[in-house]
Amino acid sequence: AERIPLIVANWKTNKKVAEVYDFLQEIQGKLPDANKVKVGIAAQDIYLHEMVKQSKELKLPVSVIAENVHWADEGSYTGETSPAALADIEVSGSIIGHYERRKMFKETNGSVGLKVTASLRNGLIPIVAIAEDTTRYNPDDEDMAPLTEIAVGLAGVDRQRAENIVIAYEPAWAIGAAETPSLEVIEHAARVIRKSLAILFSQEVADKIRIQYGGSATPENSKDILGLEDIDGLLIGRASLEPTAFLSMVNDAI
Ligand code: 3PY
Repeated sequence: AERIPLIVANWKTNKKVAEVYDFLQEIQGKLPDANKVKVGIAAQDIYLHEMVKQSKELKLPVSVIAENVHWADEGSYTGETSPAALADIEVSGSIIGHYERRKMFKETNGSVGLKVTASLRNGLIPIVAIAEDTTRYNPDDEDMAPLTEIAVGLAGVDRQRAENIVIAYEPAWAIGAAETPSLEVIEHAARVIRKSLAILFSQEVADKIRIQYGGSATPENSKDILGLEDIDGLLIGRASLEPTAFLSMVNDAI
């Protein structure tokens, strides 16, 4: 299956509005052909509408992404952002279940599942982060059961739409860390994840789902990680804040 790599910046709770515009202007005309690599930028909700407009104006082949999304299209949920509202302003997708949200904001596999379903229903791409916090895989066990985060988090998802899901393998212990997992660990985890997806949906669907690596990816390690067979992109934290570093990692995906 041909999976076009997807490189996504995760700006988290960083940047002021002027810095957002500077960044978009900085990358104008420097992104590769969108048929070779897809590029997304995830930012705080307050910037998303302007980012969509600015990307159009600058003709940037960039998908604007939310960092979280609610599961209800509308209603009384003070402080939450609706997937229908994101779709309405032409946001392309949302990160769901990043480890920081699981740890600090009590996000569970249950809420992740609801948010994935709501995203797909609204035509948003869910980028589901697997933190490997509760389910450490055993590298010696090739027949291991599906990872709980996938088995529970994606259990209720409509098989027809499942190929649009993106999985970010982002082990809790590698986030904002000095060390990244070895290439062997990343490749093995990605294979286990794809196998879990095949059990849950089908091999055909699993072969279409993109698996990103996340967790302290940098311009120094991106090329090697992107060279792995089952890795189809990156979810980039700190290194994505700086346009030169981000562009270099985008180009490593070609
Ligand atoms: C990191 O790069 O550490 C991240 O958390 C990306 O999502």
